[in-house]
Amino acid sequence: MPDAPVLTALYGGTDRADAITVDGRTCSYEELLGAAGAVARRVAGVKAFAVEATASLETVAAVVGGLLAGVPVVPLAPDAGPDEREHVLRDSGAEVLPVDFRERADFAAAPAGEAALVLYTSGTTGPPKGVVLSRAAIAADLDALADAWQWTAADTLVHGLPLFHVHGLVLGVLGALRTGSRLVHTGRPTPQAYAAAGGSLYFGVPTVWHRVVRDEAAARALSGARLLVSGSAPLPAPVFHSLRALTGHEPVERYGMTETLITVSARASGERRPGAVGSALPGIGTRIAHPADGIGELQVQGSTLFDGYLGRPEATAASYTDDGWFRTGDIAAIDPDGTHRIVGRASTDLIKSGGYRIGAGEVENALLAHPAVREAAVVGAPHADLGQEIVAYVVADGVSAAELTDFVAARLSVHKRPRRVRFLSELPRNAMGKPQKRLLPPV
Ligand code: MCA
Ligand code: AMP
Repeated sequence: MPDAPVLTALYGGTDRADAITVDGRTCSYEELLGAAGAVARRVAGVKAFAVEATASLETVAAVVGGLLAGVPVVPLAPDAGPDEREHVLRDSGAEVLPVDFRERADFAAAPAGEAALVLYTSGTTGPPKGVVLSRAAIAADLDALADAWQWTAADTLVHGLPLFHVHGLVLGVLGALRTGSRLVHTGRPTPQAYAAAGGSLYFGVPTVWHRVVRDEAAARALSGARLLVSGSAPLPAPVFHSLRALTGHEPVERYGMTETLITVSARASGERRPGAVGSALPGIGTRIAHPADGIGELQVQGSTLFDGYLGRPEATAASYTDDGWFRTGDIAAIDPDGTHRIVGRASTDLIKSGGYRIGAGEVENALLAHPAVREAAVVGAPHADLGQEIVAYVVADGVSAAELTDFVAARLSVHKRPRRVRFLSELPRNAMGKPQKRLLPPV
């Protein structure tokens, strides 16, 4: 098994012709291994390689090829603006290599490096950092989730999430190739596509589930599934209740981060409570630091954690406590029975919109690059569908909201664009002259 210990089911697993479907195209494991072998031959020996992570069989072959060759894969968001793309390529030193799914080759096992993926993710300030994920962490997480969700080769996994983040790529692709479940990636995560796919196991971010329950026919079509899983952001209780009413299923919620993979989850065999994300997975330790009334920062430890931020030892060190626990930055409570509830984030500068993590600082810097913008403050405002929407407060003359949104869109990914722009004559500041986001006027 060349890439041990990650894609166990891919070798000697199913010989079904439709093992994997992505956006309407289908292949068998044999075809995938052939295409991935061709990728592996091309990338062997490279430091890291970047792939345009569209929702396609090419992306799946690229990631499997990287694992075969022992070369870390850096997925690029296909809609990333030039600044973002250039940053990722420069920071990672990855080469962009095209993938042709029609090419096939055998590939003999390469001595595998430990790093499997480098995923770029936003912090509160500055450009995104590369999160280095090892094979061992990925394998440990997928096994813990398979156990928690009773996820097996008998499942058909359905989702339509982006293939450049943990949710869609690690759980949604590598999870299928490790458990041997059939995979149907719907291209986009629309309610209609989920309904038509006839799966047993469904993954979605809360925005997807919110859209599903608004499409009653689509929601009812999911009643034949075995398990609906929600994660990447808080699932609103009304969406939980509507899913139960329309599909007959209570969704399983799970919690994680790019840096830690999924660490906490409700169980297929256990209770599912709205507003709660279940208990720690096997091999994971969790604790609440400095709790007040039981609430404080959630800190985690265990075998699924990242190897560090690429090339940033100080940032890596700062993300851990002195006694070796990873600081999630999420504010949580752990009930006496071990059930975790995520109640907020320590910093308002990390925004979750549609399940995407967006650093306020990155959007502010993009806005400040516009010559007409003197000051900018970006926040996440509550939004029924997206969880939060990006709102930009700017001090600027002679520029329209639409121009500023387009300006950001030309630099960063679509989902990092402000949905609303408010013009102020000045930003609220404290006596020290520091901008105070909590004093900004309501949107
Ligand atoms: C978006 N649009 C805009 C703007 N933003 N137009 C003008 N101004 C803007 N500011 C456009 C979009 O391009 C789209 O156009 C249309 O408006 C609708 O956008 P939207 O409402 O955002 O819907 P969407 O594009 O369908 O996206 C919703 C989504 C998406 C599909 C739920 O947010 C998504 O895929 N989220 C998943 C994120 C994810 O996987 N996160 C996991 C991170 P057009 O229709 O023309 O394209 S990993 C993680 O969190 C951990 C480890 C974990 O726990 O899982
Ligand atoms: P990312 O690195 O994109 O995976 O984002 C990680 C963040 O998503 C976490 O720090 C949480 O703030 C949030 N998150 C993930 N899953 C959940 C969940 N089930 N409930 C609430 N927040 C979540």
